[in-house]
Amino acid sequence: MPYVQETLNRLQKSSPGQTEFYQAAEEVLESIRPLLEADRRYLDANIIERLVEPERQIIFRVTWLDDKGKIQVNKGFRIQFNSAIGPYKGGLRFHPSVNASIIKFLGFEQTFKNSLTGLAIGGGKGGSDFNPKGRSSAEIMRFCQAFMCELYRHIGATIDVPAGDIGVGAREVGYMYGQYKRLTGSYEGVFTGKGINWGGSLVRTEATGYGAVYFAENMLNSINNSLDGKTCLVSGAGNVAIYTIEKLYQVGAKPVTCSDSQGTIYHPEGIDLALLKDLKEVQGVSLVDYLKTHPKAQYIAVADYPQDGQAVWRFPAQAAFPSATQNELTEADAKALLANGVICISEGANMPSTAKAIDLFIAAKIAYGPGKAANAGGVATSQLEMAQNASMTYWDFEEVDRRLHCIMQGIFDRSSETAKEFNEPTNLVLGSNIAAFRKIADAMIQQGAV
Ligand code: NDP
Ligand code: 2IT
Repeated sequence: MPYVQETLNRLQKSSPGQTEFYQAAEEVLESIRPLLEADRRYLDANIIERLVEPERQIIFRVTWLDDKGKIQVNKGFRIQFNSAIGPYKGGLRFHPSVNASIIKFLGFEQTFKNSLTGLAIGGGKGGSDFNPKGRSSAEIMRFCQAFMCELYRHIGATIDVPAGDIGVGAREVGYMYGQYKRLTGSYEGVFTGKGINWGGSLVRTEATGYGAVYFAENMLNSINNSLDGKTCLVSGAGNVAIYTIEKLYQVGAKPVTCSDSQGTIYHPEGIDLALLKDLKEVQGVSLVDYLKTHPKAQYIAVADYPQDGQAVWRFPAQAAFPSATQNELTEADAKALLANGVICISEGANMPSTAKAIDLFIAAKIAYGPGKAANAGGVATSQLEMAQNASMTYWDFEEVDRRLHCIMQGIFDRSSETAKEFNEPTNLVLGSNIAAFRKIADAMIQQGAV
């Protein structure tokens, strides 16, 4: 079946230079091969060609004034990828590396991730190449307001519901929501990740990290194992990493690393979570400051690490939680992890492992949870926020956490049962991709040529 190469060739011609997007598309297209061979309906309905083309791509100029009164210009994006099973849903990323390829890969992944949750949410993603680092709070507010001046006309509680991602947390969501409300006069659940006292849901802050740990527990429990007593490697030091570390302690594991764009901390006694929260959530400083409190911990600066890959993956451990960014775990890192005894990987970030690294994990038959399954707890809890907003109710922490738990179990069961159905019982890449694809593709067939 030549459809994979044909599709990639077509994408390279129509959307040149989008390497991250081709990477995400190729993984899915390869995984669903056994389903397409068994069931001709999907190729007959031209689902593949339709699925890799976003329904709508909005690219806009964001013009704002910095603190010196100088006019700054950034690029804004919202890619509404697929609405077959529900309104577009997905975060916004503010990072200087953002471009059309990155937003498109994230929107494509989101479409499958959202399907896998079992909830009625389509896929979208957006963001900007705006760099929040070094910007004052007033500049961030002006940027968010300028960004929303264009985005507001494309979103709505049953149309497209953005949320956070890298560089977008509660503060940015607040500024964007405030501007949306000013422009439209409407108080609706158009964003998730909102503040708790103005429509946000309990557990949303913790959800992605907690969910990634629940997913790891599901994988390990299925082979009569657990995280209890395990040493764990975590990358990143943002929202996902922090709440992964918090939950790891709660289940009896010991997280010994975290990292940011400047370097890695290795603390064999276990990462000091209260300090990490203070450094990153309160002060917003580099991880190197961790050493001021724990001079015996090890800090490896990115600049001092000449090898291929990252220092964070080179320490002995049994489980790993990549929670920073795409392609942060290379083939060389994967070899080091396997050689050092890792038996479980649960991806908090989106597409953190390169294709070659994934091949090694699959071949080793370890418990490998791909991002679109393992990190779906964030968006799933966003959907719980939408449900609470729509019904004008609030659930307590235990209620939302209980639902998150059930949703993660459901994602694992769907992925694992589908993997078994296609005779690759340990391959959750295949299982999650086919399970997610089937739901979207069936909906597209039923809805006709739209
Ligand atoms: P944050 O902005 O809170 O934190 C990102 C962390 O990753 C920071 O420590 C940052 O370092 C580091 N990082 C980001 N980009 C790079 C880079 N290019 N190189 C090295 N380090 C980098 O983001 P989140 O924690 O929300 O997101 C982390 C990952 O999880 C992303 O892949 C995101 O798409 C994914 N995700 C997030 C969800 C959510 O609910 N927030 C849901 C599902 C997935 P520094 O501080 O130095 O910039
Ligand atoms: O990648 C993701 O799933 C997110 N950044 C969260 C999306 C959401 O809508 O909560």
